[in-house]
Amino acid sequence: MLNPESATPLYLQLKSHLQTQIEEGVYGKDGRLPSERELAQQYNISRMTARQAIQALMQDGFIDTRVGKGTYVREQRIDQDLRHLTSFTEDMQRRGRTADSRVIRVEKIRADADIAAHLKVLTDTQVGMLSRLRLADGEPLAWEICHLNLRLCPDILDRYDFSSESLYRVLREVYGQRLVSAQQVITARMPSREERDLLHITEGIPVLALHRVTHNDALQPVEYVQSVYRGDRYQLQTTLNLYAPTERGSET
Ligand code: 16G
Repeated sequence: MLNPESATPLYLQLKSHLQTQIEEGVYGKDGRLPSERELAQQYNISRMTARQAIQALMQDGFIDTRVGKGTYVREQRIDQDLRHLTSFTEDMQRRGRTADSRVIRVEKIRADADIAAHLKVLTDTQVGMLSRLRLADGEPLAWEICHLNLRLCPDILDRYDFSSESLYRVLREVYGQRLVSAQQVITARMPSREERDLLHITEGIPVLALHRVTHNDALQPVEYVQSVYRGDRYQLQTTLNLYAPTERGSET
């Protein structure tokens, strides 16, 4: 399996082989990797080479060592694809995980200037406010505070229980809102005490703060969401295409 004739050093060959196994789930969640000695025997290499491969995997965040216990696969982050407009429920279902929510607050409020500007309504207009902790298989992953334009979905908050219901499903299927695009801004920051407690994260772990305005097919803003995602459990992913300016130099 490892090729001593290759220009790629043996330890890097072993590292990429182990990495593939981790990604394929061979060692399971929190699974234990073979020890240096076991790897050396199994792949017929020196213990030094096995150690280098383990160190390289550690540097890339794939594994952790536990003192006196060996090397373990670190829980992999959730890859959030930035190109598609999806809901938390859909994202989790696609990953085979069960989504649910804890509703922290649900009420009608008067839009302040910031909310009004994002929802394109007048200041003081009544809007819906839904604050939810989002969980996957019982693990808290995000806290979302959503503001809804109630002209487009009147009574939505009175009629549905969003601890078990998907907001996007109700908006689409009950209120006929075709959610076609969203504008999202992402920043990294340290969480507040309250955010740390809700998300079960320890001090020193950053969060990803996402602000999203989602539009319907008439380009009306339906929701304005301020959410906080766990920085230790999420990574954002997108595809970049070659930047090809037109002859006049404007963006394509
Ligand atoms: C996602 C959305 C949020 C939306 C929610 C609906 C962000 C960054 N994205 O989490 O805007 O309100 O899904 O989820 O917060 P649901 O349909 O599962 O209730």
